[in-house]
Amino acid sequence: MSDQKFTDSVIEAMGPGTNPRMKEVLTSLIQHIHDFARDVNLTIPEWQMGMEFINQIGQMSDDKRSESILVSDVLGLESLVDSLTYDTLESTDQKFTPSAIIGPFYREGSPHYKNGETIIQQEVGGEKCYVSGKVTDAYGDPLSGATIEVWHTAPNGLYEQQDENQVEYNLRGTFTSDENGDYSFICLKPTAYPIPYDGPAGQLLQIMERHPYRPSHIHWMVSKPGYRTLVTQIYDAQDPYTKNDSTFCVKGDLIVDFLPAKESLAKEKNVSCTLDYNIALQTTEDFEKAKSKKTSN
Ligand code: MBD
Ligand code: FE
Repeated sequence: MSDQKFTDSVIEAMGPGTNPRMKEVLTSLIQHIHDFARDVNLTIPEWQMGMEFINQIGQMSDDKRSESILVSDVLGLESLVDSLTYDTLESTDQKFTPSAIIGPFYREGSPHYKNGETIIQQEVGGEKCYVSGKVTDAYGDPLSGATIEVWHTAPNGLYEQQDENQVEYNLRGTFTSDENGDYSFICLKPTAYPIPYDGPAGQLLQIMERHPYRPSHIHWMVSKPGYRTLVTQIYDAQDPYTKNDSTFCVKGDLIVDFLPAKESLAKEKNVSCTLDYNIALQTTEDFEKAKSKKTSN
């Protein structure tokens, strides 16, 4: 009962009414999971360990923490799926901002602010930074009315929902690009931090003799009707962990230079650093076209 015939019988147990995509996915999953067990000659205690590990992932998770995403991230799975989805063949005339994984700490419904306002609702230390730029389409034309959501951790490495000392939605905000496509806000210069390693994801890292650090980053979600919603992150060029991210999602094009703010800006905005960052969105139509070209190749 350990050969391919057995695997086939499990796959063939699926009924004719199984949704075609589900059938495709589950057929491959059963095949790979059986091949995996055969490949490593999985023992009963090891299988039990694995089941207990999955149970712990669930027990560790609630509406403020998704341990499954964390485990997926340290195994490189979310990053792989992101690349499979969005690393479409760039056509020569289009230039859009690359995506990066959303991670476990996005929250909907962050406060709407006016351009230039701060997402720092509460002093938590760190360096204040003025971030500004333009949202454009993939041909460089400004896009007004784009919704820009950003979120990052406090210098203690905790997102607001993980930290009982931070107020709701601290260091998260939603902005709208103006009639020229311009946006601006004040946040903190992000700091490198360890992903939560007090659960299964941490255990995995330890087993594999790996560190839990992510390079300092700011998360973005930029959307506008007619355009493919961009989920991405930017990374501080000065941070050594950009070359060694525990979740494998740094791409060259997303590494940015936070610069010391010029005196006038520093005084006017009460910031010490500044970042100029432009974002380019791809239309949904161009994305669908690129995708179908990719799958037909
Ligand atoms: C994070 O803050 C994060 O951004 C990702 C991708 C994974 C774990 C923690
Ligand atoms: Fe993050």
